[in-house]
Amino acid sequence: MKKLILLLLIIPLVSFNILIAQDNTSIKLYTKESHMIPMRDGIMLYTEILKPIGNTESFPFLLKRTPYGSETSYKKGDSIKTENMPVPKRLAEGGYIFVIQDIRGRSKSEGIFEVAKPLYHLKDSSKTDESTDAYDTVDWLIKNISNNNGKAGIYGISYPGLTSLQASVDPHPALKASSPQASPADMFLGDDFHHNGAFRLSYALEYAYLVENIKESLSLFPFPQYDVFDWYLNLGALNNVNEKYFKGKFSSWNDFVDHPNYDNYWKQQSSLTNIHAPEIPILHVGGYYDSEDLMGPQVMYEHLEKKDTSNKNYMILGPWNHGQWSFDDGNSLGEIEFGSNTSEWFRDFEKKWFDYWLKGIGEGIYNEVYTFQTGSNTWKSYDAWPAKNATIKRLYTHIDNTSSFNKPNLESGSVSYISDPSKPIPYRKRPIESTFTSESNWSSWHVEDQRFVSSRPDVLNFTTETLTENLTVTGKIKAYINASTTATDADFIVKIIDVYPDFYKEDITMSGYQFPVTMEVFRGRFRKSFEKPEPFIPNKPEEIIIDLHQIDHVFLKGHKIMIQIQSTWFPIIDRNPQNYVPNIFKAKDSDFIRATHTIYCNSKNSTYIELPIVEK
Ligand code: PG9
Repeated sequence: MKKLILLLLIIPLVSFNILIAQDNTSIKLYTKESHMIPMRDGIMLYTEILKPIGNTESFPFLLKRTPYGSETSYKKGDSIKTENMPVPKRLAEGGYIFVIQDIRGRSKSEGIFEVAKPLYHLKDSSKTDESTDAYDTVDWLIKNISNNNGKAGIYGISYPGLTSLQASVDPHPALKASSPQASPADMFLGDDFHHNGAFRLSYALEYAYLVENIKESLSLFPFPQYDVFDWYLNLGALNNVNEKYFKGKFSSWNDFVDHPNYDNYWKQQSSLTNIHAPEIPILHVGGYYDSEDLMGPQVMYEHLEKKDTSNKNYMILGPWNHGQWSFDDGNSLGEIEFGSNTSEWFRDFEKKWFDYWLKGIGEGIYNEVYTFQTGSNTWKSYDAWPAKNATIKRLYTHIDNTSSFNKPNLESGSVSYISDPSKPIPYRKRPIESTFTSESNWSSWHVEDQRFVSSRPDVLNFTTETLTENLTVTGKIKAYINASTTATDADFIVKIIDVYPDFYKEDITMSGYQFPVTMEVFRGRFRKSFEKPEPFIPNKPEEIIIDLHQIDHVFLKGHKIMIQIQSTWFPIIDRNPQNYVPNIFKAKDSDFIRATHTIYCNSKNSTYIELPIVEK
């Protein structure tokens, strides 16, 4: 620990290895109790408590609040070995009182469930929400559970990440730290249900069914086939979902239909609207390849940082899918290797972080942000994020399908393609298994080799020369797309791809691999405003700015950088009819038309990517 702190103080920007915390406690056994905990409005929440056995010491609470079922298979009074605990093992070995709770309206808890419920109490103090329920839970725990040290922390991945973030607003005085991991921030702008206004069809449909079909358990949508690509295509226009399958029974789906634009429904549940400053220490955790909540941790860190006057806001970004830091060693994802146990690194850090805030172990000196730098495969730490020493450079597209840091000098020039909603581009290699089945490739499609689409006529590729030096890109990436369409609406998907050498000697099977280091979609109608969409005027070029998120990646010497642009990404994104209609959820099948989209690559109208480049 001391060594690490020294390193952080002396060298502000270094790669390093973290040391295991100096905590010699080793708890071997836990036991379980369960309680119905009363909330301020009388609703009771089912809660399991796992306590260390045979120890007279006091321990802090560590809470997880979930819609996915808190009940463990253990019986009351069972002795549970630490290695079998359904919680972070490192923390369990050190000794915590773990509290896992069903949130309101789910599983064994009473009340009504609302997906991504807003923080209602902020406007009306008589109302309850995940912040007030966390408060009431901590209050009850401190007063009723023996051997507690008077402190509590909260953590969780994804939905439990969101409940951790929300618990940090008007927190109970005993709540001392929160780690929202893969927590969504805004469901219209960039997390689970929409990205830049484009609807995440397959995910949203399957998620609504997963959590709203049966209160007591999770339900997989009963697809009649293994590869669901054709099922979604044959579904046709989105109004068929309620007509043929949901019959108006799923309130989250009905809300998608009723709120096609960024209106108050979305804003009132957005953490960007509700949460402005960290009231307790917060550790945001995110994965670059998270196919559910990639944006949330990045934008929440940035948002809270603006008002972080007492240094309570921290972030870790790693090469992970949705929650991978918690369940495997993080040595690789799909075909991409990271050269070390990145998830183990995180779990050591997580223990140290909670041990400091909840037990007072260690010195509690952390840097602002830790990232795993892909390409060089090293951990980095930053005292400010995005890194201050990066210079923004523009990587331009050219009409000959190249890209370079030189602005095009021709005054005209563009490249066109036909986008046909009846022949959409698969977002990942087929078969596309349903999202939540155990055999699904959902967990690794973000790093999939893009050669499976790059030769399609409706996909544009702009590739650099082979790099003669390493190129380090650290921070926020943005795409500036100058485009027109022959129709009145269009989606644009942009990918930044690391193209491996034609002969990659280190691993010959990776030769030519097209590794998408970041990618994103934008629904064109929202180019000027997410609140007030506007049709395109046919053939009139317009600029569309796309946030491509944050990375820390070294494009190695011998590799190339490719910018890829396309207009369908199915069925993760619903098909844009391309004929502008006010509400795509109510479009008719006849509204879906072929259109020619044009990308401008000239000196007047250029298309480029902004890359934050760190020189050696
Ligand atoms: N990504 C899921 C989710 C989080 C928050 C709201 C709705 C869905 C999850 O994995 O929990």
